[in-house]
Amino acid sequence: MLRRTFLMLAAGVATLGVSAAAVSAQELPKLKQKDKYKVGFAQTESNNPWRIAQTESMKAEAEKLGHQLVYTDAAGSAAKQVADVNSMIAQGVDLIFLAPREEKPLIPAVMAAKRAGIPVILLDRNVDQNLAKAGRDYVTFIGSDFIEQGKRAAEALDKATNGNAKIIQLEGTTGSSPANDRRKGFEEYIKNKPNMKIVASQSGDFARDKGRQVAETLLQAHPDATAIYAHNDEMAIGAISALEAAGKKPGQDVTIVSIDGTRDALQAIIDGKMLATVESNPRFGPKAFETMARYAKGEQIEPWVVVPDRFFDKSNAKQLIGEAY
Ligand code: GZL
Repeated sequence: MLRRTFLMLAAGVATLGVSAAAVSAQELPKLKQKDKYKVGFAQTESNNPWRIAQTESMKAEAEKLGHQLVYTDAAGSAAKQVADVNSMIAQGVDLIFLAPREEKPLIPAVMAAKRAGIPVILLDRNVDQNLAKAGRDYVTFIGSDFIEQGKRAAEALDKATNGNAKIIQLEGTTGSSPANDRRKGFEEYIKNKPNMKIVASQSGDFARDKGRQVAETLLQAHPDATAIYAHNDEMAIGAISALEAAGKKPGQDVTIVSIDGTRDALQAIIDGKMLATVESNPRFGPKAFETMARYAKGEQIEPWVVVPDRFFDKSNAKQLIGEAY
């Protein structure tokens, strides 16, 4: 019995192996030009203002252009997001917009869409470049430069502290491209700064309450910390609550830098509790559908459509909070 099971598994893996190679050799699916499309948007979760703003932007643009949007929410599960993409394939959508929750687990979904002849455009987060490539397996990645965001956050902290900081890092979702690259950019910048040290680093999963809990624990373990670098504003706001609960003054005892540009973060900057936040623009709708139209026309799409990001600090937070999400 065991031998038979093993042989069946081996055959299965072999088939998978062959199909993976065959898939990567296949042509990238095209997109016929037509007035109205049925497109899928596979969202990772709706657990924070950034995600909600991204979804609203996609739905508004689809409605404005008259396209049918098949929307799914993976509620924070990469496995469910794969299933969501497979259901879109079964529904025969024309194209799939995918914000892969993590870099590796969504590869099978990208390859399944390609096998089914459905082009995929990655939004906001990327997949592991060793396993799938723009122009071969998916059309393109539309998103911010997360490494640059990490560098800009580190530079702001450097300037504000004169290069002296004992830093607690609150990381985003483990395995996600923003978490990987925001860490990479920040650490690259501080490696030449002898008095800027990360004393602790842990994931708060881009969530406010998890960020608060992790900040609480790390602040207790590192009472000498003088700065917090959060991979997103939700965790930064959570850290502010943790500091205040510990009787510390955010913005005075501990300097906080973050990324996203949410309304709550700009308010914290205005209130003097946060130093700065690097924008990670969530309003993908216009750029996403513009790129789809370019692809349908037969244009060669660049492998990375870069989303430009601003920088918010006390010099502009009050003036810009009105348009924040
Ligand atoms: C960034 C995006 C991140 C945001 C978080 O493009 O993937 O996910 O920075 C969100 O707020 O959860």
